[in-house]
Amino acid sequence: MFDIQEIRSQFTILNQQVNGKPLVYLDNAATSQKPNSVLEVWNKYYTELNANVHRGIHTLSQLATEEMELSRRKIQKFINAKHDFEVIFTKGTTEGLNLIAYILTQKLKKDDEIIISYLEHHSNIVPWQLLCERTGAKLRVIPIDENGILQLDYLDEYLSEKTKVVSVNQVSNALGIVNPIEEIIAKTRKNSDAYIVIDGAQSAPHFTIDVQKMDCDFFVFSGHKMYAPMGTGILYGKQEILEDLPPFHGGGEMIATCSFDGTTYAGLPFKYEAGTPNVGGNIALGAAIDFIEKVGQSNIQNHENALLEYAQRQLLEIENLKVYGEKANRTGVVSFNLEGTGISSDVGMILDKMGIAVRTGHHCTQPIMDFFNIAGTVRASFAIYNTFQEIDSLVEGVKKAQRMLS
Ligand code: 7TS
Repeated sequence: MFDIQEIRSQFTILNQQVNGKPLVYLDNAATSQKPNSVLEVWNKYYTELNANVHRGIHTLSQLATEEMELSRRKIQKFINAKHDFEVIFTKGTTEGLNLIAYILTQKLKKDDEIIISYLEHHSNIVPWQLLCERTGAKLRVIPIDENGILQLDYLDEYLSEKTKVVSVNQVSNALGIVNPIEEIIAKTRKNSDAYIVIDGAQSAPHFTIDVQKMDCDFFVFSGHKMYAPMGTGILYGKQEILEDLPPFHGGGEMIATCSFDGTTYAGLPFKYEAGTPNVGGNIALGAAIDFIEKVGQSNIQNHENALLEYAQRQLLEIENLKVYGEKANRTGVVSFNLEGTGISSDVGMILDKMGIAVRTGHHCTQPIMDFFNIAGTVRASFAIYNTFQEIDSLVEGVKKAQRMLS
């Protein structure tokens, strides 16, 4: 077991009043708060180590490089990648997905197909639409049922030799539904040669990730949703695939030789890390992984699941409150609306006055909102430092909003 108060004491930001009330931070799917250990590592980098990496003979540059490469190895272990050079630093999931869609351009031709799902964040929709525009490929979308469950019969129907990419998230950010990616990957491998891309933005903060066992080709996530600074993220790609594909950005660090007659590219991971990286952030991402491992991934998962169940049970007791998505097999997120009381942002504003931070609106998943024929939802999302008392405050706040708005 872990001591929740001890954990909270590591997050100075949580110990404050917002609008005269103790802050209740329930917007963790947008970004998590950062523990002091992460901030200290970040601060130490800028106060003691700051230098550019991989290019200096001088001591600070070497130390900064060592720290960043140590962080890369921590991340390799965290997702169980076979090699550390399969771990590419990015600025987040959005960059990772755009990078993949860009470098696959030459592999697709007119009438090839890309399969995604209805549950995707816009950043796992738009890069593929852009790829379709560049190549003439077509997008096929796995539909959902009224509980937000993917209709995998359609995947069976869609998969063919035309399928070049299957890209789905492991956990939906709008509904919190955990998707059956093992089944999706198995079906895809059996029926096509498609590249398999997993958006792990909402799973990496909550689950143990094993990219080898999963057998995906790419796995992307954001550091800032898992206790690390903003501007950090990871693209994992299988060695042989990354070696086969062209670079994304051209620039410093990604070349082996450069002349006006032509350029040859550096090996992995540098081929995909042009320019000066976010060294301090990348090192701090390693510290965030240390934090997660110290608390224990099973403690995190158990606590967040208990919070979710508690929140869901209480919210469902409120009359005319609709929770979206199936109730089982969900993680970290409860998405709901007060029916007949206007728009979700009204509820969000009332909660904010009570110091409670939730996200409202479409959560960058407009197709899901269109499916349910709504403009948005109120979304509460949890992290390791949230408490049952905070859920009580949320429930009280929602009841108050209902009284005020009806
Ligand atoms: N994919 C999923 C599943 C996400 O939840 C998000 C961010 C992204 C991709 C993009 O990540 P980024 O770090 O590059 O922005 N989701 C959210 C959210 O639910 N609320 O704010 C951002």
